[in-house]
Amino acid sequence: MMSRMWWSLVTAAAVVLVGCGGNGGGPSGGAAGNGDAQAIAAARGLTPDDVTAALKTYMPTGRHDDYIMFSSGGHSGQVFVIGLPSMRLIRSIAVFTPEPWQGWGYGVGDEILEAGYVNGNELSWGDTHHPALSETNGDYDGEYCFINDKANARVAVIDLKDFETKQIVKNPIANNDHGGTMVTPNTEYIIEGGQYATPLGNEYAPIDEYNESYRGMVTLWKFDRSAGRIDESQSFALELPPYWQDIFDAGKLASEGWIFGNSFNTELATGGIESGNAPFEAGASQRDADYLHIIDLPKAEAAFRAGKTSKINGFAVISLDTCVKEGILFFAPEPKSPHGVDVAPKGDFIVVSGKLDPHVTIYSIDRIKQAIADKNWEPDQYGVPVLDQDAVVEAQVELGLGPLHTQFDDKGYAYTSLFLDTAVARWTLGGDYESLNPDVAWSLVTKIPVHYNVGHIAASEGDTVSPDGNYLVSLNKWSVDRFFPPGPLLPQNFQLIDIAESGDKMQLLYDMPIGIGEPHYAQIVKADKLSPWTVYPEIGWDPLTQKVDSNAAKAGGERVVRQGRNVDIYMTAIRSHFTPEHVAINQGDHVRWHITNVERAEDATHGFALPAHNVNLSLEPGEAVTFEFDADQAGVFSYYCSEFCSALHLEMAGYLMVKPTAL
Ligand code: RUQ
Ligand code: CUA
Repeated sequence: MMSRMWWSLVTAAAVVLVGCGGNGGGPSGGAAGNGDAQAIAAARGLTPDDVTAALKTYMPTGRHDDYIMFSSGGHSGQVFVIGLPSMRLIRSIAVFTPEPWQGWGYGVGDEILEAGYVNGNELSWGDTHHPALSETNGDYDGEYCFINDKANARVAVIDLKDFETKQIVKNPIANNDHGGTMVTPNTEYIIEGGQYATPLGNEYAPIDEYNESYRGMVTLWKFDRSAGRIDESQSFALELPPYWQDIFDAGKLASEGWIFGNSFNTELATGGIESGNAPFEAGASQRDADYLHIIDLPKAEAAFRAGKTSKINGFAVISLDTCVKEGILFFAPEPKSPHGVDVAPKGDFIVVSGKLDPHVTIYSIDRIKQAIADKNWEPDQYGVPVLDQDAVVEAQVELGLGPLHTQFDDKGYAYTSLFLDTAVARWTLGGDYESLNPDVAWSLVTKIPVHYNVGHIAASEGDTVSPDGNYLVSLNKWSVDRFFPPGPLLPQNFQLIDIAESGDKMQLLYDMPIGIGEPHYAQIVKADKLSPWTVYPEIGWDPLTQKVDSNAAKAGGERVVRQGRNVDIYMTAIRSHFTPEHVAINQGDHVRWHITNVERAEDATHGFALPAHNVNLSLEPGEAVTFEFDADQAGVFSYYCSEFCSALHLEMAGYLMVKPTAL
């Protein structure tokens, strides 16, 4: 039986391989055979499953991926762009961390990075956790991507026209975050929830005043889509009890207008293991329940508009008292040390996992609304109404050990990562999803092992109102033995899983080592929803303003203009020369250097490396960049193009001559 299956699969594989290879060049020989798929598979020790996995992921040269995954880069501070199903890394987008290949922080984007400094202190890294794609009517629209920096409570905006960071905002009231970024269904707001409570506004208070002086928060950043920027003046925060807020998600459809967040450490543990206190890991895990946070966004907005806010560091904050008085904030008990909170596609259910509970708990928005209407609650110690658990919980499903995050498909299944089981569970949703699959509602269907210690999972279009249920990526924290060990620091492992078929069929397709960061979350969008530029629309384009810079250097207009000690250099770059090639200035001059790449050809990027000045630009076709410096070093500096652009790329160079003051 087994061998018959094997035969037919290999034959199928051979047919497909021959078919694809017939593109002019005929079937290609592999390392272990001459286009004979069966021989290659045998020589490489591949099972039938391996062969189908290879067939499902292999991309012949020139063929583009069907999906694009935007992954956090963890404490690399960046965002990674990965194609599915090939799992090819297409790009790393520099966000919080200077990155010379993109010129980011080396003459390009400096003012954006500087806007993210805290009290003037340079921050040259971030800890990115949860990317969010902009949405229209609850569907990814392919226009923007947002990402948070957990370490410093910042949020960045990436424009998907050029895949570059356009804005970094520093949260004025918090110094760390976690529950960001998630967006409301039309990207009206970008959510940034806090994590470790501190006195708001970076004030000081001793830890024994934790209950009175430390606070949690969630910030709602207003996104101005026409400007492509967060509008800080229309943004506001909610003061929350000093529980450690964790992840947030925006309601949609049935729950549009609501925001959900989970929390841990409702014990208000303050740690201090060195003084004989319970360490946080024990202190913050004593109670059976923490609190699901339920926020009425229209009411919060109304309070903000009515000026029912106070200012912390100039930023509008709705106080905890006002949140309670205005009916903005409610809690519901959620099982031990919850981590994920995920809203189902129709917005009707909210799935929460307790890291220390083998179940996922499913809340119903109808029940939540009813409990609020019925005032079916008891206040917590801060006066926040805690809704009756039995009244709001729709179901619980036992899945296994260490459930964390949940994603959804088009077949009525939910998928939850099981950190301790190191598996992904597929289970059935009830209610309106029941008819979509043959399995019993609210029950575990199957689990697939992953390698190892899965954190988040991401399904194709998985956070939208219409997930498409083809692929799921398991973002595994550990890879242990999966790859060649490049020293003791091992990569993470992204595993691609085929979830297209129902029932217990899920197939592990591909392992991708991530050796450039420690990603947390990712979102996967259909590639055809993205329409990036391949060259900037016009020559002299300023990516910061997304329009032509009237001051950009133009072909024929190259020159050096001196006004007193201020020198403006107008330079163009084209294969294979800079104009001018000689720039002579005096020590002590202040230099503003404008360079335009006047190319119109796709991929004709030039670099500009200036020794001893920490300058390296990436100038994409059409792009204009200006950087400034004080010419305090005398000498001769050979600038050159740092991107291998042409056969005469090495000749693409010039001299900056800085005459010493003494001469
Ligand atoms: S994290 S593994 Cu979202 Cu920051 Cu859960
Ligand atoms: Cu331009 Cu190398």
